[in-house]
Amino acid sequence: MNYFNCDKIAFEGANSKNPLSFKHYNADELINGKSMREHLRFAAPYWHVMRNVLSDPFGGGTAQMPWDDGSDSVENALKRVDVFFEFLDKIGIEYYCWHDRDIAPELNDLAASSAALDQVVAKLKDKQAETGVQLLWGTACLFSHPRYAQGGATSPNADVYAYAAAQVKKALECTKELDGLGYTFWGGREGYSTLLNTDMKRELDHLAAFLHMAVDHAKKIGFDGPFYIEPKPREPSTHQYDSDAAACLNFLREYGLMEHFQLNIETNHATLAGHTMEHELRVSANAGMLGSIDANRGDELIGWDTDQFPTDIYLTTQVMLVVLETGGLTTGGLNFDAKRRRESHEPLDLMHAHIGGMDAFARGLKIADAIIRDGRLADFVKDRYATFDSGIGAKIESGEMSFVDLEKYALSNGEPALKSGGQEMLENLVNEFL
Ligand code: XLS
Ligand code: NI
Ligand code: NI
Repeated sequence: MNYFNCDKIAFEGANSKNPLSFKHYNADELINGKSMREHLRFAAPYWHVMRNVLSDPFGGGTAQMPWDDGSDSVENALKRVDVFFEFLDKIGIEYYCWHDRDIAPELNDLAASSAALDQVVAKLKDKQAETGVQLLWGTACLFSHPRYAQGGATSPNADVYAYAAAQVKKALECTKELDGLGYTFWGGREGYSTLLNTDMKRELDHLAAFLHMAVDHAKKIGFDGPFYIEPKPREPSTHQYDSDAAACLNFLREYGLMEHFQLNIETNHATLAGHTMEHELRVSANAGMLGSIDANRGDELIGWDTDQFPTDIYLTTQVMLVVLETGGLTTGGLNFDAKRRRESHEPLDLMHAHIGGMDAFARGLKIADAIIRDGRLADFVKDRYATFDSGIGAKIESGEMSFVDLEKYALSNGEPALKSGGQEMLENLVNEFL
């Protein structure tokens, strides 16, 4: 099959002028003893690559999909699988992610939808075996169908809750069938529009019970990959319960779910939450809970989840600094939860988009590795806290000090001498490597 009018995308190096080549992503090149492909673990999202027609609130889809007859037939769904694997092969991406309803149609009843899913999963399984591609994570779409307008696991309606549970049960089983490495929960409708009609406490209790049932079912079927929660503050809900990394961690702790979950952090969600990506990654990593990454970016001029491809090298450097410093991604990966602009409607634009993201991350990886090996940045930070390494600071850290002790010390010590935070100097230092 040949729906993408190009050969396999090859690494040609930084001087190549061929837009359909990698300038920096060289899969087998070793960075600090580990290949780029192992460091970066790129994944492609089925929903954006195969199903996103590129519509916006003011106009319909523009994407050319000559392989797609636009129907809800299983046959059409099976054909998309071939096209998707052609795409993966040509771009050289070895992991992918899906929602149940991306890969197979939602039909008129649950049994029919599940049967359709089984047929597509069987084909995905064959394709995985044939190519070595792996499922990074699966998830259930609990936000598109009108039944989920008021939530899935936080719906005020118990029948909807049960339907959502049935869908997640099936999606988990399909993930297991495909040897998926993880399973994600993103709660698009798990939140509210107004507290006038919402019992927040009850909804959160229901959500936690739902996740506990998912954990129990995973045990039952022998699925041992981690569950991920993907924080996002809003859109589509006005207020989502999984609003940012800190809120998710608090929720998981409160309800005894920490050991079964990690976080899947998405750049555009971080910025919608009023944080930087770096912040969200650090919060997750500090708790030992950084599992996977949805690698995209937003647009500062547009206030929604624009899901753009990450091309900003400063951003990819910051991401890779955290990833490297925490020892690298293990079950997770860098999933391009990103779509083309509505104007980029040709199939080849999918190639250009992913090439850009992969090259930007390859550069981020190389730069972050160089910054870490150079050591000056880490030394500065370490030195900034040097007063806690000995004397009074060491005693504070070891918990020996009381307010009474510290008052006595401060009274005799006089006015503290503070060193510069050095922000501009450090910004210049980072720029040395870009
Ligand atoms: C939407 C989310 C979604 C999740 C998977 O904003 O990013 O795509 O990654 O449900
Ligand atoms: Ni996402
Ligand atoms: Ni998103």
